[in-house]
Amino acid sequence: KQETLAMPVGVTLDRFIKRQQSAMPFASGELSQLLRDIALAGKIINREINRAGLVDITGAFGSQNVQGEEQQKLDVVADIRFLRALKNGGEVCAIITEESDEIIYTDNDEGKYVVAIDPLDGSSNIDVNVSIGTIFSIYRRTSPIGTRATLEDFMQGGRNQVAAGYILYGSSTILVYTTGQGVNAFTYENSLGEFFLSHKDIVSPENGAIYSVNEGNYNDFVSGARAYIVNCRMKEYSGRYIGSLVGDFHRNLLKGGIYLYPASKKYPKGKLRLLYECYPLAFLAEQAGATSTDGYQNVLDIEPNSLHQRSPFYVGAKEMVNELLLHF
Ligand code: AHM
Ligand code: MG
Repeated sequence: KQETLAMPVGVTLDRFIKRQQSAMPFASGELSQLLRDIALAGKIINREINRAGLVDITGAFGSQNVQGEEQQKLDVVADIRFLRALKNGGEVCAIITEESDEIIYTDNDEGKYVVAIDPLDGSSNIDVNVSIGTIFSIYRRTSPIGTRATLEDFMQGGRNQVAAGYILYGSSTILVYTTGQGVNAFTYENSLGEFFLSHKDIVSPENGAIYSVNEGNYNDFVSGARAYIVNCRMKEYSGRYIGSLVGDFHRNLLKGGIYLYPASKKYPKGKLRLLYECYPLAFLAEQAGATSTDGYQNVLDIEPNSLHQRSPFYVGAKEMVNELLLHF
């Protein structure tokens, strides 16, 4: 059984990161600092999200900003917050986000890392108080330090990620990440303003009985996905679909299940973005003993060719993914 919140409330994310870093003799601490920057931005977004329902009545509390400006949409706010945190941190030389077409340069050409991020995924759920998430993926740059980052820095492929993770803003806020040494999760304690280790060395079940897919699009899906969905129905698996990738992924990671976003008539290449949605979750899945595919190959092995490229995405328990592949 997985260790849950009963873990000693004492190991903060900061301390955990420091311990992990001191176990690696040559680590300079920059990746650790970068992870802390992301956690800090996550705390700020968490605060904004918790207030989101008050946006229409903030005037009544006198909390409108001084210019009386309208609140910006949360996905834009999240984008700004993460960019600011990553720029100020100094470890990152360039960023791509779901919110902008081009590479964003941080003006820290000395930074060793590049980051691909979806600052607020599942944004259609914001207005209705349903879980949303942040997804991130980190690479060590291949271009020389001190020069401007290049497209190639982002085109290294899923296997070269040095760290990846997500923050799920749900009934609790939880940060889950890997640096390639297993997956750990940290639950946010609001009153203390700290993330505490809550799920140590997550091991995802080998098999499961939950399938997560937008079944309304069934008729448009590629035949392999359709055949597998019929198989899930016949086995009377539970259908669970939030429509927030991070939430659906997190549930299945802990409980055992499969998430499917197949290629369809509307999205012939799939809907989800390879660099900041599929790769990071594929890395986490693999580190926790689960796996992923696009129907033909492991998602981590897909060759990247553009910043915002899409991919079909199937991720979850090994046995479920293997069974899915029998239908392709
Ligand atoms: P977004 O990046 O525009 O928010 O879209 C990604 C989201 C995922 O969170 C979710 O799994 C999926 O899109 C839902 O798509 P659909 O509404 O087609 O089922
Ligand atoms: Mg997204």
